[in-house]
Amino acid sequence: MDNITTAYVQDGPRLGNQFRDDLFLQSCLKRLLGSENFATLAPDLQRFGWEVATTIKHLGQQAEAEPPRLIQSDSWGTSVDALALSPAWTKLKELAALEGLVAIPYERKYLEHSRIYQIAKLYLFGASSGLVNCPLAMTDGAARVCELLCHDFDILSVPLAHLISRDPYLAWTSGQWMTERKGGSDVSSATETIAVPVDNKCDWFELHGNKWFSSAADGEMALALAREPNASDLTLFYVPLQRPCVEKMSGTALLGIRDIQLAPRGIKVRCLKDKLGTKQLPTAELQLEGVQALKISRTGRGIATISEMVNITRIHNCVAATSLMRRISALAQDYAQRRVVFGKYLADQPIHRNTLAWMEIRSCVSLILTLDCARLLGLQELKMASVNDTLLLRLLIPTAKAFTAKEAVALTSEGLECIGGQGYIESTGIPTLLRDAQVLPIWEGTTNVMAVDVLRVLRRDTTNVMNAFIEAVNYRLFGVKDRSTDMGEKNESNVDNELLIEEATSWIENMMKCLVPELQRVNEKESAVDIEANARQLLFSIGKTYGAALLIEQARWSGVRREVLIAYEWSKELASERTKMQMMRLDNNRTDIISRHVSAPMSPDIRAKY
Ligand code: UCC
Repeated sequence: MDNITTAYVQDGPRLGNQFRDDLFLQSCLKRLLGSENFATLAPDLQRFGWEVATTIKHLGQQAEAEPPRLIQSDSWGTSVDALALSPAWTKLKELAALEGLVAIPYERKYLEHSRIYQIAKLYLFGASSGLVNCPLAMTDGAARVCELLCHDFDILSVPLAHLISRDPYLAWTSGQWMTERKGGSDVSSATETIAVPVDNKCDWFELHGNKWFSSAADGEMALALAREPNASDLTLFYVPLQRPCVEKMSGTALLGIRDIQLAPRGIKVRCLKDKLGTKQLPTAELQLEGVQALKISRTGRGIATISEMVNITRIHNCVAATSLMRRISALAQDYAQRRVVFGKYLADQPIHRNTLAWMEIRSCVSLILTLDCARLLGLQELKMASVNDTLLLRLLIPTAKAFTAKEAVALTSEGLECIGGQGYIESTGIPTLLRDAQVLPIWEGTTNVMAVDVLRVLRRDTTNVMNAFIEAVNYRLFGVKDRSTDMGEKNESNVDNELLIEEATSWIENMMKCLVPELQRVNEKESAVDIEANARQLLFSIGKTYGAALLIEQARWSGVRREVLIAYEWSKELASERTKMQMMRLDNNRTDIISRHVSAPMSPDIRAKY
């Protein structure tokens, strides 16, 4: 027998039921949903937790293996401009509709808890979804905009019904067309698309321009920003995307293997983007050549109106990040039980256990921040949010978006390392997780854009936003009763838990002593440059501190030892965070010199060109 057949074969990591195995998720949901809702919803989550580890995961892998293609002409040379999509992609979209992944929060069956239920399902779905979670994010955001505006524009109740439909044949997905050739951050000055009125008496326009990144170009509609004639600011448009009949493609050999979609009228698909990851997604550059669009915001109020959508897609970004973190942690933890090196299982090696714990803590803090955004959004949608809840949500969305996205990249990288060389091998399906994580800090606004947004929120209403934040932290630290005390369950371990929680609480209080003055000074004119330079540090400090407070709340509520330790270890990190905050301020003058290291500075003429 040759060496290959007799050689040692390593058992690969296996995925169990993603709900049943996720004790932290279950515990958080019990607290957030209440025991009655939890008991009602747990069977659905349990079933779905298994689907995502089996059927859905395989469809996601198939979608990755069969990336979309652009067919610019048919077999006889006629220009067709069609997207060829993997049947797995189409199937995943159908499953998403059937599972109600967009519908749940709009059905409001569980009132303000509906958002939490939806986000929990999306968290299970994300890492297996073949990136169908990306169009779902935009669909959810578009549904919210339609819901808010359909009183003013009756016509929007039609797309709304499609976007939130559970019927796969009626369900639509939506695009979000903001980014153009000049970039996706400074949307207002980068938007060159113009809107030409069809008839001066109505709100229908024709759009002409180029949308550089349409993340998933196979949607049935889009919300797009464009400039009306003579307007200085942007307006928001609803773009229905009727597609010509697909039969035109029947002459090609491709039918039956892939689903074919012809480009909508008035749009040319210039190319599909060749990306580092998210290869399953039909991300396209679109040339708008008179596509019909309905004006749905006041002239010049496009950015403010689309912000409703963006805030929801940013929460989806958090869910996608958290889902990838959970997945890589689950794989690494399972693998540690199967892999023996230096005579011991990885799981029995202190240094490896430390790494696994580091990953677990980060997954948990990211999840709890994401669930808190869902809690607040659910309150807001049911008009149950207090003024402070609303201010807190506005502050938390960019914070959690940036924080979870960065953590996802770090964690997926660490997780690949935990699986060694095999983690780098494509056929294991593991490298996809790292590739797909890398878009998260970019998509829906980079980390620095999120940091500037946090400053925007704080500067606009400093005292009230700051008070909302302080109130929320204090409530998490002191507002929740210890259930074990209530139940008369005091024992040695509870006493030890209390000591750990007390210590963790004191670290958070110390951090707040440093953070609050930083929040107070955001409007200091003389330090404006310094404050902007440090906005990113401010964002991370806000996120880490609030995350710690949420972990304490959860641990105190559940009394579960593991959760107490997670809260304790995370809060301990705030000691170094505090030092970082102080050091960043001192270092700021020097970063200017360090960052301008190019040998030949650009001449003003050349600079002006860019
Ligand atoms: O480019 C991209 C694609 C990357 C690669 C994709 C690959 C595909 C794979 C996908 C896989 C999943 S993504 C980048 C997309 N771009 C963004 O997300 C935008 C990022 N930029 C921002 O968020 C900026 O902060 C802007 C655009 C909002 C800043 O614009 P302005 O013109 O400076 O905006 P203003 O003047 O500050 O805000 C205009 C109004 C204000 O309200 P009023 O006028 O009442 O004071 C703001 O308060 O909008 C309000 N506003 C908001 N309101 C702005 N942001 C928000 C918000 N988040 N929530 C509520």
